Amino acid sequence: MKITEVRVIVTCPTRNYVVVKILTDEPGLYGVGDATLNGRELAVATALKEHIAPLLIGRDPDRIEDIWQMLFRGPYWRGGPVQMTALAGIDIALWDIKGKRAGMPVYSLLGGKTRDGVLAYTHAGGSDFNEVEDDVRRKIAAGFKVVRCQVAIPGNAGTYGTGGGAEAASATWREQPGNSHSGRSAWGDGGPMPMVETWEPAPYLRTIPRLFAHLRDQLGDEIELFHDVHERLTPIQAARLAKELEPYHLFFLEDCLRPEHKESFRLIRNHSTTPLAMGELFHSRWDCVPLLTEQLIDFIRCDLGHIGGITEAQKIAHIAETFYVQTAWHGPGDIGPAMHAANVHLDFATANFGIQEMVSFPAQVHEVLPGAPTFERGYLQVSDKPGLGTDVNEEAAAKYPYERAYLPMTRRADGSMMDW
Ligand code: KDG
Ligand code: MG
Repeated sequence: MKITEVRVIVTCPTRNYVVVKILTDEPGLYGVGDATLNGRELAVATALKEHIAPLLIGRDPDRIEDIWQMLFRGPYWRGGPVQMTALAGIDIALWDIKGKRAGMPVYSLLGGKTRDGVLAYTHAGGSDFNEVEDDVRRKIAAGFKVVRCQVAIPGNAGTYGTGGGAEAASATWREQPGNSHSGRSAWGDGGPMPMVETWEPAPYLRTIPRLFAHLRDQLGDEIELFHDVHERLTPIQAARLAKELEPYHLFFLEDCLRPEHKESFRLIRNHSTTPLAMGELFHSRWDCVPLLTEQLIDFIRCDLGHIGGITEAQKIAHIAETFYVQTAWHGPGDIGPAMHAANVHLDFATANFGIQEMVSFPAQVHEVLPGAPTFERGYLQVSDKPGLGTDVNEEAAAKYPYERAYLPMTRRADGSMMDW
């Protein structure tokens, strides 16, 4: 069997997705992967079309590990978000082909089910504590047992992630002439540029423990709650937050340090028993290793789409298992249904699985990219069709051409640049 074509489809059914379709010389046998890198979609699409696809034509799609090694180690300039996302898109499509060819769902090929359902979490958000509480109540009513909670911070304009699950699934910060946030175009970020948020650590650090005090007071102890810091704190700020959140027993505190500061997790550990999760900005197994071997985190949450796909994530899961760290793979709205399906297939086959982030896709995404995992009573399921169970409707994809879109950027109150 040989690869005959690598088709790269960029489509925007409410937000941009990069889809990889690998065709073979076996009639009707193809695989579908996702290679979406939010805000840098065309860089990945170009890498795939111009540099990677020509290398794959004529190769045996069964040889996933060898193709992975060739794309990672072969070009000399290894790694980074663009190349690892491209590699992930290829990897996922190849696993889809392998499953279809074997007549088995991918979770079977990865070792078989270790559980009956995949515990899932969603997002709740609001502009004040009561709004967050109401949103958490809605998520509980919808069946969720674990909810991520974000709240707008007084004085911090436009706190990303406070809009709950719907926002996470569908929001894009579209380029619009004159688009600016809170009059910040004076900083050169107006015009056809991303929105700009304002963020200061002091009000943030005061507000988050009060949010969880409110939520525990109103909602009790049974519902599992947690918070995503989005990599913005210094080590000592993160240690303070983790310590002050201890009484509210978070499921975990997510991504509290920048990805460069792995050794600083020791400081947080020395100050607190709040469980820690980290990893959505990692691009390699070697980013994860020090956090796992020293047990500096409790959950590893790489993005399969940015770390090289199922092949790499299963290796990371196995290293993590050795050190009693659980998986919590990234599952936002800005990766496509094929990547969400890959998450859930791997979750099923992973003994040290912890939890899976999920979103509900809008109808246009289901039309173009059918087969996303389904949610029921707190747990995710995937189809037991051969392969990953997802597909791409190319005619429907063509109805939604690419639209340039950016994530928001963040500046301090004095106008200086802050991490996203
Ligand atoms: O593109 C950025 C998103 O993937 C990120 O904001 C989502 O932090 C995120 C999460 O945990 O889902
Ligand atoms: Mg996150």
